Amino acid sequence: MKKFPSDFIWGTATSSYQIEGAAALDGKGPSIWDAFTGIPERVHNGDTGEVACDHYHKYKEDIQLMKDMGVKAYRFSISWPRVLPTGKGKVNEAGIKFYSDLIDELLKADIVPWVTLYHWDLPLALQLEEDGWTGANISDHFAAYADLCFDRFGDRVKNWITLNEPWVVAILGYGQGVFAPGRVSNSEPYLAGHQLILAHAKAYNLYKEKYSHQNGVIGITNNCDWREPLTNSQADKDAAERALHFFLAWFADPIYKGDYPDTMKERLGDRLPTFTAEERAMVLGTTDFFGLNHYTTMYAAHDDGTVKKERSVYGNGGISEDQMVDLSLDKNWTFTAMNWAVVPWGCQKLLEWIDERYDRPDIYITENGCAYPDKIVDGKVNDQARLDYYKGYLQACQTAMDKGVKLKGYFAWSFMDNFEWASGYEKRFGLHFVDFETLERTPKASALWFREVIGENSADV
Ligand code: PNW
Repeated sequence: MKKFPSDFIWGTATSSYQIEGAAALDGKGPSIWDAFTGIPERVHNGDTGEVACDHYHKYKEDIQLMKDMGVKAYRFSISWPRVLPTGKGKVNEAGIKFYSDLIDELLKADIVPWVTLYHWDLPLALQLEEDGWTGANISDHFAAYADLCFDRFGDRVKNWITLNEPWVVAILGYGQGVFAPGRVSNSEPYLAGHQLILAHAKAYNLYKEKYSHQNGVIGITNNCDWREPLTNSQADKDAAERALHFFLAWFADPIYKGDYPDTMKERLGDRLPTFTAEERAMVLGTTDFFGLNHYTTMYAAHDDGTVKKERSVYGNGGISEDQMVDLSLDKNWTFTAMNWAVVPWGCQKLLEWIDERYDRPDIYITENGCAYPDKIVDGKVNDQARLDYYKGYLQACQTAMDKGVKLKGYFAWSFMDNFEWASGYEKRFGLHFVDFETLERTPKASALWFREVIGENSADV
């Protein structure tokens, strides 16, 4: 592979509910995922995050493995109900201590913490008492929680991400109901999306007003697949563009341009909330970098409503009837265990699309990776398919960078196999294999490969 700039940020990522376990330990309150996993049939095998990778107890071992890999940065999330068991009010000092110790241990290992405030484990109390992300007060509760985190950790944490993938929260949590809180609706996703944007903006502004002396950066992470026009027809080109608006511009346009894209306003009518002038001003410009999670690509074609919907809408890029877009796949592509297609050129095109639409922002890929049915044989995991995936996507990143895209860093998802939400433990995204009986960790071939790549691409090695 060609070289990356020596100041490129190499990292790996996880999230609290997916790895920590200790779901009811040391004063942690329940989250919506603790509740959701308790509902029959919602999660593959009835798996839960009760123990997960037991990172809560094994974090030192995990940081040593990260150090062995040579990563410069580690993206993890704070569990809101671990530090505020009911989402507001009384602080759980044992929860604060866990993250404080984790941060200290990372800094000792020369690994820079990148901290996500919300990676989907909403305090259950806020779901029940405030209607979760559709509630009118939720953005203020989020800002108060963010304030606590900046106050307690901001002396050492200089890289913050407010929300992980508001699209997933809104569409999978409130539209399709396949993720917590499991609600099904064709209007609630847009209400939830609106509150998520306000919550993000309030936390951003609070950080800038009250904690500027901490000299950190703060942004938001959105997820987006690439949408390639199925044919050269103008109708299909427009459909692909529209699909990207409903996927990414939904959340990025208010922040970079001050309002929702017209495509959404036209199609959704009064199901899409409107920002007041004051809110528009509050939201505009509230991100220091463009955080992107990217995994896959689909073809998009114009759908005038006559296309038969056979496919599952899971991962379909929004509520498809609203978009008038039909999504499809190329049978010749290769697919991961999630049935997500491996299409590196889609990553390049998406990076260029973001570069152009949002006026050349600094971009960090805060997640990219793949699941495969890994097996441990003689103490080794030969995950050649994952290695090929990473190689392809990193080369696509380089091509985009050669064309001027300001990609500044890359976080591989995920540091280790973990609780993959509705798919449970069966889908393995990790660079490290986890035996979920013994909780033993083993670096996969891809982790060893990353160690070489990072070594060859870092100034201080
Ligand atoms: C992301 N989709 O989730 C999350 O940030 C991670 O927690 C997760 O483990 C990872 O990607 C792999 O799934 C997504 O349907 C879940 O488009 C679903 C979708 C996208 C991202």
